[in-house]
Amino acid sequence: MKVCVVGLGYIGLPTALSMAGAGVDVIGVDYNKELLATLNAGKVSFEEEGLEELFSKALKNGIEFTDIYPKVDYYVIAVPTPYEKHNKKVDASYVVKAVESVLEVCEDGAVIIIESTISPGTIDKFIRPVVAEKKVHLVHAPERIIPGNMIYELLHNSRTVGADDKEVGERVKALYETFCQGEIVLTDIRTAEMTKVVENTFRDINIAFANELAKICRSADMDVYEVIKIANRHPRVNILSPGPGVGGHCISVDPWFLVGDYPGLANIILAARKINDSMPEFVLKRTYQVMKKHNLKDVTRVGFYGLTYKEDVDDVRESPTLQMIESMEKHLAHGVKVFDPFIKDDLVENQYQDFDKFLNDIDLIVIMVAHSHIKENMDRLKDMVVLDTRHVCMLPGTHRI
Ligand code: SAJ
Repeated sequence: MKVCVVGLGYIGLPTALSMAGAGVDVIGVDYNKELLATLNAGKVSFEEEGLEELFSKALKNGIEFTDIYPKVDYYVIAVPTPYEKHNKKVDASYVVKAVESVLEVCEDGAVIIIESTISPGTIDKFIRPVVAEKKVHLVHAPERIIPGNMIYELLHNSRTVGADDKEVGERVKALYETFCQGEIVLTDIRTAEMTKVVENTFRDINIAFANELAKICRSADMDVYEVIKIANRHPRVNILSPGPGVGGHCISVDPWFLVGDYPGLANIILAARKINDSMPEFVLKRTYQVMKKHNLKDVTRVGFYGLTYKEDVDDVRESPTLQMIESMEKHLAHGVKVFDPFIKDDLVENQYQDFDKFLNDIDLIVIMVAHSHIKENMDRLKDMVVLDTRHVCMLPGTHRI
């Protein structure tokens, strides 16, 4: 059995390595020559626990990386599916291009497995017309792994395999079973598409509930964390944590597909999106309140800690801090300082690479991301004003959202 994984990013690379690690004959394809050079030099392209070990194992088992599509039995497509900002609809062009490239080389009977997240109906609308001329099988096996714990989750999570044909579904199930110990559920393609988007929407709504409670408790001058802690003692209640907003490429994006396609029906979903999107602005308001309380007037003495969308990853896509900086610029508030131990390139103005210097130059620190780094350095904040949006700083006098 020979497999080609198309797209060697956050999802494609760990997937290709897991299959190769399990002994499957794998070729990884990507058009990014720089990325191919990195991988072919024996280096991984991003940080993720366990990725390097898996990489060595896959290399030993003969995985190859190239920009030429090979002729194989199975193609796994894991290319990006961005959404169009103006209408919030999925942009399936990368998936379509990848499928077209596969069709140029594959033989009849090949199986094309789409792992990229797509909005419900995308395969019928955009992919089927492209493959109509050829006798290939389509499958949707949406990825489900969480950045920060990808390798573990690839191995243990349950998976969904949506196929037109049960026999093909069973074969793909067997392929995934080579490395995945979780239950693999077979269904049809439309159900697989919908399920994936529903999963991320569920989480978005639950985070929005926690964020709305934070706003209510702020207005009532109450401690939302205490309320949530106590409510969660109820056996059927499990409220998530409020925060500065929802970032990443998935949870803040996928619910829009449902809003875009079912505008009159997706009401809770839309409200949740709006609440989560309002959080960076809310943190900004809290920052001004805290400044006022401590008589701090100089916005250039405020430092935002964390640029990534969540803790201990190096991914800044849709990050609340970036959203907030954008919104500050609209308010003409320039000069805030920024630091993130995971971001080695300067992405924004006044970004520091040296934590000591950063702390030296600010009076108020706003914790936007709960990296382990800040948890280990909490005592360094003893003499500062702290606004903690993640509930990780227990120093007396800490302000919260
Ligand atoms: N967040 C909160 N409060 C919480 C939990 C999260 O504010 O209680 C914030 C995070 O800080 C972050 C955002 O939400 O900004 C999303 O983070 P996350 O860790 O919940 O999820 P992602 O985006 O890293 O990964 C999600 C996962 N989906 C679900 O948990 C339903 C993952 O399983 C998917 O594979 C991934 O999306 C994807 O690619 O679709």
